[in-house]
Amino acid sequence: MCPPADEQLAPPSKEDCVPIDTSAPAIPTSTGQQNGESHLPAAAQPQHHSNGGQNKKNPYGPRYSDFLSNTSNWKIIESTLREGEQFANAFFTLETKIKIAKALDAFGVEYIELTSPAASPESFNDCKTICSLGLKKSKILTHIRCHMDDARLAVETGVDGVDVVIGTSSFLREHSHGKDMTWITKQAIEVIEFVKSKGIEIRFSSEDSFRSELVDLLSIYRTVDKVGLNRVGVADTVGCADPRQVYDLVRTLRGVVSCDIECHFHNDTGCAIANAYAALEAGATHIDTSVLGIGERNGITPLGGLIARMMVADPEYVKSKYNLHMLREIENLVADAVEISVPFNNYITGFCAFTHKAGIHAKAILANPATYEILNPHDFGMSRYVSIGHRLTGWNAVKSRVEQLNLDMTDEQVKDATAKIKELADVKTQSMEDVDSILRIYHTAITSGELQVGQQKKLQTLLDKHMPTSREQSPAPGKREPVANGN
Ligand code: HCA
Ligand code: CU
Repeated sequence: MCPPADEQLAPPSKEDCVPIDTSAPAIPTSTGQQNGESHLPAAAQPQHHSNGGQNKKNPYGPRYSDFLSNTSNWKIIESTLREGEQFANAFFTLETKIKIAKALDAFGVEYIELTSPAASPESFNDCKTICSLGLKKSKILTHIRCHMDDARLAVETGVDGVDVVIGTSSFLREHSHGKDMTWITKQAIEVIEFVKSKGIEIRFSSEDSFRSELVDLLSIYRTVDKVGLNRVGVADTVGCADPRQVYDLVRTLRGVVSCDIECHFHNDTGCAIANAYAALEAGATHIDTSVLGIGERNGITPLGGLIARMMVADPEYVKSKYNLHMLREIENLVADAVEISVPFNNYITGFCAFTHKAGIHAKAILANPATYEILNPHDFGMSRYVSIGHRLTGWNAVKSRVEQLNLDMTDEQVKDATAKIKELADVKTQSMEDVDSILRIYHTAITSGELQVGQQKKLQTLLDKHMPTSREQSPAPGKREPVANGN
């Protein structure tokens, strides 16, 4: 297996993956710039960056028809310290909250949202302390019910803004607070006016927006927009919305209010990132995230997943705003704090997010990373790996390792050695160390004249002698012959 994300930057000798230092961005950029140096030979340099000096449009970016789109103009409201505190495993001490807040600030999120000071005395205290840290970039928000008592407590903490929420769906009106839309509207206006009078930001959001009556939603949003506020919020509290519904609602809302539009998506059906993207395409301005997506039930739009998605839409914009190399550190910090592992298939930082295995993929990646990557691992301080000690390997991937080991071998010889690696890997995946030993033994024997290309039996004898473990891994009698070089 390849190393877990934590160890991905370790030297490759113990691993079964080759780190491939092809630093070129995976996405053609608008400037045609290439970050970092490539150690690949010129012929293998990525081909997609030059277009005769003219700017080239990002083919994955928004289309001209997307006139409402804010995919190049949006902000993050990072809610690990509010929504994330609602995650089943979460218990954040003040010390942990401070570490997370400082890391998010250094990453560059525009807002950090904290649990309501009305939740508990410690929550009040933590909110005050985090407000007094003097973070450089992130504004501090707290999240409260639409209630004057909560609002009074919130403004006492020194926050830069208050996010107010109240349930507007019939489910929540009947089974949660039991109030009608007239009461909600009156209450909302009172709270908004009060927070505004303190000179700080105010957002009003309707919980369970997608199961609320459209007419109720639009009417209350229009009213609060007229009263004047920074943002209205749309929340898919139960994770029922799909991207088309999100697009429709946000586009309609965009035509009704003049303030900013914040969106909050739960991930019960796996749409949280796609919904966030659809919301931005429809004119939303702010997206709620949490690190690793932690939150109530299975959580909300993950910070790293949103970044991955938005990098594809506009890499230069995302790179200009956020310190992307910190993503892994922040995820590890939060994963430790809530005692979970970073998922193997996590966006960007999952241990196999940039590992290429099949021979056909490896060959193309070595020639041009954009063939099988739309994100460049180097943008995130990550490495690209080609896994080679397995039966799907190909001679191009093996050749890249031969070059890294500085062994002088012809293509014919590399193909010959690859055939042996495939034969052994048909029985058991070979570690990186095993692959290196095979290549070194092969190289020495070929150079000294002891071995000729095609002498597979002789090669096995040499491996038995110099690499005692190889015999145990040899195919049992009667096993099929390895296929010729797979790509
Ligand atoms: C909840 C509330 C909330 C609020 C979202 C918002 C939701 O925890 O139930 O303020 O926009 O999902 O509705 O997180
Ligand atoms: Cu939520």
